[in-house]
Amino acid sequence: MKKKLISILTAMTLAAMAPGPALAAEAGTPGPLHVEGARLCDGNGPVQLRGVSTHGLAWYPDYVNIDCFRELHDWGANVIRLAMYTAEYGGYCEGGDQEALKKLVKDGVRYATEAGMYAIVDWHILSDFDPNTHKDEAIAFFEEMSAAFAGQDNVLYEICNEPNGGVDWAAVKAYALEVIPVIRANDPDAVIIVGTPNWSQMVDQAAADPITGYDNIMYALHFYADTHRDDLRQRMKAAAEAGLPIFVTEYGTCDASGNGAVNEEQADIWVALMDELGISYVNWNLSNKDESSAILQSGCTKTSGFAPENLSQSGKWLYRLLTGE
Ligand code: IDC
Repeated sequence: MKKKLISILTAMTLAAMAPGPALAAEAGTPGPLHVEGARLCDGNGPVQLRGVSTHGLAWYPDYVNIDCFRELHDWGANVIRLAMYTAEYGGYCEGGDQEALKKLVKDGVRYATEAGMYAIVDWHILSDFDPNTHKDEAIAFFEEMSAAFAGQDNVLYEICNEPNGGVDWAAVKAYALEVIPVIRANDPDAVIIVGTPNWSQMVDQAAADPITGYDNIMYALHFYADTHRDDLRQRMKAAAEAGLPIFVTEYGTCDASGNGAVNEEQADIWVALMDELGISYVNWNLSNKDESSAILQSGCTKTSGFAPENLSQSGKWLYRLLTGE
C-alpha cells in the first residue's frame, strides 16, 4: 500500500516536473499522438481528431491563414489536413511550383500550431494512381518535411492519399516501406497514415497484411456519403475490430465526384459508426469551389470570418457537427 502510494506520488512529481514537448504546451495539444491497438491516443488516452481538409493547396492557397484556422478551431476542429496534389494541373510532381507548395505546407503547419490544432501533411496522389509513380519525389518531400517538423508533436504524415487504378496493397505497402524509414529518421514517433487501394477503401487488405516493424502507423479509409454505404461501413468496422488503426483522413457528405446531392442521413450514419469505433475523421473540403463538397458558398470570397449564410449545405452540416449546436 505504502509502496503504491510512493510510486503514485513519484509519478505525479515526475509528471509535474517533466518539461513536456514544448510545442504541445504552445499548441494546447495534450502530448504526442501514438497508436495503441486500433486506437489513436494522446497523453490522456484514446483521442478522436475531427476537422477539415483544404482543397488542393495549389488552387485554394488563401484559406491557409491564421484567422481561418482559428475559426475552424473555434468550431471545434482539432485537425486540419493540408492537401497537396502531386499530379493534376499545378500538382507538385507535374509542373507545380514546388517551393510555393512547400511554403504553403509549412505555413499551414505553423498556423495549425498557433491555432492549437494537429496538421496532416497530405501527399495527395490521385490521377497518378500508383504512389510509386512519384516515389522519389515523395521520399525527398517527406525527408524535408519531417526534418522541418521534427521538433513538433502535432504533425501527422499521410503518405499517399488514394492509390487507385488497380494498384494493389502489395505495391502500396512496398512504397510505404520506403517512405516510412525516411520520416522515422527525423521523427521516430509521428503518426504516419498509409492510403489503401481503390481510393483508400480497401482497409481489409491492409488488415490482412499490415505493415510491421514500425509503431504509430495508421491506414486511410475514405468515403463519400451519397456513394458509399453499408458495404464500406462494414469493411471499416470489420477491419477496426480486427485491430487495424484506421483514420478517415477524407470524407464527403455528397457523392464521390465531390459534387451532387448532400446526403445528411448517410453522413450521420457514418459519423455515428466512426464515433462508436473512436475513428478520427476529416471533411472534404475547405473552399468555395462550385461543388457540393465545398463548405463555403461559391459566392463567398471571404477566407475567414464566415457568417452562417456563407456556408454551403455541407458547411452547415459540418458546423453543426463540430460545434454540437
Ligand atoms: C476532387 C475535388 C475537385 C477536383 C478533383 C481533382 O473535389 O474539385 O477537381 O478532386 O481531380 C477524392 C479525392 C479528392 C477529390 C474528391 C472528390 O481524394 O481529391 O476531390 N474525392 O472527387 N476521393 C474520392 C472523392
